[in-house]
Parts: sequence; C-alpha cells; structure tokens
Amino acid sequence: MKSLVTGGAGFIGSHLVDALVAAGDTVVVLDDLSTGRLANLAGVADRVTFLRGSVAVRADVDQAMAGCDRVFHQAAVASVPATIDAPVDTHFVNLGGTLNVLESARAAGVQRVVFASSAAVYGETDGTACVEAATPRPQSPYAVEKLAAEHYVRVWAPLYGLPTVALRYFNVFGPRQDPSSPYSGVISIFADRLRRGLVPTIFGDGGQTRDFVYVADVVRANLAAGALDAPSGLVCNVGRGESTSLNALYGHLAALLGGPATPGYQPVRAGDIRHSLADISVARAALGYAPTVSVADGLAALVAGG
Ligand code: NAD
Ligand code: UD2
Repeated sequence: MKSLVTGGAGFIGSHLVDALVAAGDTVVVLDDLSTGRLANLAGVADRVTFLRGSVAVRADVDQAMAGCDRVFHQAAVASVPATIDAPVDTHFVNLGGTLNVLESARAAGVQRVVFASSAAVYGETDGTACVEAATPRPQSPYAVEKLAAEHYVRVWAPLYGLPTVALRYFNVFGPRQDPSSPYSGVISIFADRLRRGLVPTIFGDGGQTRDFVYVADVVRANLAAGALDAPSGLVCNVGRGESTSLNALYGHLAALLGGPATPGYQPVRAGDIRHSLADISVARAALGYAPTVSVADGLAALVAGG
C-alpha cells in the first residue's frame, strides 16, 4: 500500500507516518515545512519520500499523489488566530488545498481520502457532548474553512465515487507538539513552561473544559478510517469523550513536572470556547474506534518523552 500524508512533517502527521511505515506502507510526505519539521521524521527518514511543496499548488499535489492508494490529508494552517489574521491566505491552504487533494486523488484513481477536520466546526456548545448531526456553528475562519472543506470531502464520495472520511479531531496532545507560539496547544505550552521553571497562565477561571485526546489514538482512528471497506463521506468525532478542566489539567502537569500549586490567571482569551466534548459513538460504531490512552497516561508519556 502506498500512502500520501500531507502535512506529514507536523505533529499529528509525523506520528501517522511512523505508524504507516511500521505497518509496511510505502509513504510519501508533502509538506511546506511552515510549521512542520524534518526532525519529526528523523526516525523514518530513509523509508519515506519527502517532497517539500504546498497543497495549495496543484502541481505539487499531483507530483506527491502519483501511484498512491490512499491519502491522509493533515496539512493545514492549524492555528485559529493565524486564520483570523490572514483569512484569504489560509482559505487557499485549508479549503483550496483540500480541493486540490480531492481532485488530484480523483484523477489518480486513489482508493480513499481521510481528512483532518476539527471540533472547531461545532463552535460554542452548552457543555453536552457534540454529536455529528448537530448544526455546526463555526466561529472563526479556521472553523469555516474546516467545515467547508469537510463538505467537499463528504460530497466527493457520492458525486465522484471517491471514498472519503472526515475526522473531527478534538484537542490532540502528545510528543512533537510545538509549544513555540502563544496559540500552540495548551498542553505543549504548560509542559514547556513548567520544564523551564516558568509559571503557566490560565486564561479565565480554569473552569473551561476540553476533550484531550492522545495523538496515538488519533493515529489509530486514521488507520481505521484508511482501512474502512466502503467509506462514503463518513464524518466522525475523534476525542476521548471525557471532559477535563484547565485547572485539573494544570494540576496533573504540575504534579508530574513540579511547579507551583496554582498557575497564573489572566482574562479569558478572545473567542475562547467554554466547553468542548466529543460524543464518540459514531467513531466507535463505524471505525471500531476506542481511545486507549487516558489523559493521565498520555501526560505521563509526554513527560517521559514518548
Ligand atoms: P501542525 O502544524 O504540526 O501540522 C500541520 C502540517 O501541515 C505542518 O507540518 C505544516 O508544515 C504543514 N503545512 C501547512 N501548510 C501547508 C501547505 N500549504 N502545504 C503543505 N503542508 C503544509 O499541526 P497538527 O496539530 O499536527 O495538525 C494536523 C491537522 O490536524 C491539521 O489539519 C489541523 O487543522 C488538524 N487538527 C489538529 C488539532 C490539534 O489539536 N492539534 C485539532 C483539530 C484538528
Ligand atoms: C481549537 C479547536 C481545536 C483545534 C485547535 C487547534 C475548538 C473547540 N477547538 O482548540 O479543534 O483545532 O484549536 O489549535 O475550537 N489556554 C490557557 N493557557 C495557555 C494556552 C491556552 O489557559 O497558555 C486555554 C485556552 O484559553 C483554551 C484552552 O486552554 O481555553 C485550550 O486552548 P488551545 O489553544 O490548546 O485549544 P482550543 O481549544 O482553542
């Protein structure tokens, strides 16, 4: 099996590449290295074909797609604030890039496309678990781009007979998540600050909650989606189905890494969502997905460096 992983030098993409290589796939990575790093692929560099290029450029996508059986489309400008700062640019990557991947896959006769969507499509909720049938209420260009891209991905199945799956990731965490931007995933920021002896900051009262899911479980969901017999525009949540408050998260990490009993507190971040929780029944039924790594175990693995 030959697989293309767009964004394969990034946090989630590189873990997926590792798993595909371990499963015996021939793997091609297309990545523009805007946030990804070749170091993330160091362990498999001799077994992966790396192409530096953009999903926004059809010729780059066609080159990477040649001879591939399936595509895991992870490449995106993954930062919500970046899409607020430059929505036209990110539209061409996050939406245009997805359209390029779909059309290139169709032309190449690819067997299936798995797309990395986001829980951001749901917008603000009342704290109950999000179900895929709920009306999405995107609140940022990022969320609009993911939702629109997801619709393309879904429609390409019945319209052109291209088997597709869209996975709505919740808050993914694990090794290789880059903590360098203020808008990086909160766990990578907290861990980085605690390691450097700095006090992390919680925006708001810390009562906001997220459904944190360890990257290995997200990889497993991708592998299941990539192996599905007849995916036909399936859209499903990928989380743990468990809620963790920011205060509880901080407590876990401070216990593991050492740190003050309480973090700093600052005002709520603009545009922040109070609660985000996945209902994972669709993924369980359709993909046989069952998260295996608890938040506590995932944090311990992260701290241990693996
Ligand atoms: P990441 O930034 O580490 O990975 C994205 C990768 O895409 C990077 O390697 C980057 O260099 C590459 N990329 C960006 N623009 C590109 C372009 N034009 N052409 C080719 N490559 C390009 O982020 P991540 O957390 O690994 O995210 C992977 C995917 O999962 C993204 O689609 C993201 O939107 C989605 N997602 C992530 C989370 C999360 O919690 N991390 C949650 C929901 C959805
Ligand atoms: C959004 C999307 C998610 C994913 C992610 C990409 C939603 C519900 N989720 O996640 O799907 O696409 O963006 O990055 O839209 N925080 C602190 N201190 C810090 C950093 C963060 O308190 O130093 C808080 C932050 O205010 C928020 C929580 O931690 O309440 C999680 O923040 P995040 O940036 O890790 O992810 P989030 O949920 O905005």
